[in-house]
Amino acid sequence: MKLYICWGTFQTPRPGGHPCHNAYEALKDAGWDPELKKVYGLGVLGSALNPTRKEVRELTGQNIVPVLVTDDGEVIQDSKRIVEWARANPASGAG
Ligand SMILES: N[C@@H](CCC(=O)N[C@@H](CS)C(=O)NCC(=O)O)C(=O)O
Repeated sequence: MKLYICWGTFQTPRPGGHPCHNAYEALKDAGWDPELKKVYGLGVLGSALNPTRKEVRELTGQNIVPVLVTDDGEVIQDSKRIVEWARANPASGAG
């Protein structure tokens, strides 16, 4: 399982919290231990200025993270959808 994130899983004062943090915490709470793939960059600068987000674009056609790739190869983009998935799919033996 891979979780593509921006610069880290730290929390931020942004309303609703830092999306990468929220996604990571939900996966951990569900018993998962995703491999973290930091992609850095700044999506708004566009693809040309975001070479480090190439894998994210290949997976989703866009630059925004977080993006989850499950062990079954399912690609889930958007922190809210990742949190939903984690709650609906606890790791075996979790919780
Ligand atoms: N609604 C999205 C927002 C995600 C978001 O803002 N991601 C940031 C990183 S935390 C990002 O990639 N922003 C684009 C950028 O770097 O400009 C979600 O909740 O996943």
